[in-house]
Amino acid sequence: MEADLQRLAQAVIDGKRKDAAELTTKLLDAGCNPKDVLEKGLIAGMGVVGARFKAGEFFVPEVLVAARSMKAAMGILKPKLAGADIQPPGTIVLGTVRGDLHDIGKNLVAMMAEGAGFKVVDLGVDVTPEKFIEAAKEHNANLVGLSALLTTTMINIPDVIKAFEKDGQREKVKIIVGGAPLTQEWADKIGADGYAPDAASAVDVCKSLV
Ligand code: B1M
Repeated sequence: MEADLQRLAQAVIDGKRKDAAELTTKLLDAGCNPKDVLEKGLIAGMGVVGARFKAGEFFVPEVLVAARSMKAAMGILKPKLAGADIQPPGTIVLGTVRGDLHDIGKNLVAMMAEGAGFKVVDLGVDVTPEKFIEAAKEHNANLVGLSALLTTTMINIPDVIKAFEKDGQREKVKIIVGGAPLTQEWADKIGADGYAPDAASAVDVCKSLV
């Protein structure tokens, strides 16, 4: 079984969707604990993908095919996980802020976070502060992720933080920000709890905040 779990992790790393799905079915049919399939197979595989992406050894296409393989396997695993009482490390409400339609980087953050076991509520693009607050309340999120790719929309990020403060929700969530024009210094200045320059680091920051 250990060998098949390693094969599953490798199938995710290699982006082999069919292999990942077949190995997941095989492991579950053989009585493997769904938690092990998740942690030792899928999360382990995506962990390697994240590390390689961060190191510049993997690029966006490799991450996308890996995430697709993980999702194919997750489709099979999810019904079994429901009965396994597995608590995600956190719930992150994620979106690209108002006025901004760029979503490739944000989608990578979503995939990496899912790969690390987080529950991800992806609100898409052009998301208003009100929508972030509504979703955070509805899903009882402990993390909020804000992405912006334009210098003209990054300035909408502080509005979201202020809206959480005004609504009395700021203490309930950690806010992490990212996107090409952002810097750690700016994130500190606007009172964000975390900043990440890339999707893999975003997951590290999320883990450190929960
Ligand atoms: Co636009 N665009 N774009 N664009 N676009 C940029 C961003 C730009 C730099 C191009 C340029 O001029 N050189 C420029 C911004 C200039 C600026 O503000 N300084 C620009 C512009 C001006 C525009 C329009 C205004 C163009 C126009 O219409 N005149 C327009 C705006 C539309 C709008 O949003 N309202 C526009 C439109 C578009 C398309 C729709 C055509 C398309 C987006 C498609 C899509 O996303 N579905 C597009 C694209 C593709 C780009 C470029 C070419 C690529 C962006 C991208 O996806 N990068 C971009 C130029 C470039 O970067 N070379 C450009 C790949 C992605 C993996 O990286 O998004 O940085 P990135 O995400 C990284 C990190 O930033 C980080 O992790 C990710 C992965 O490692 N990250 C986070 C991102 N979000 C995070 C959140 C986190 C943590 C980390 O925590 C929550």
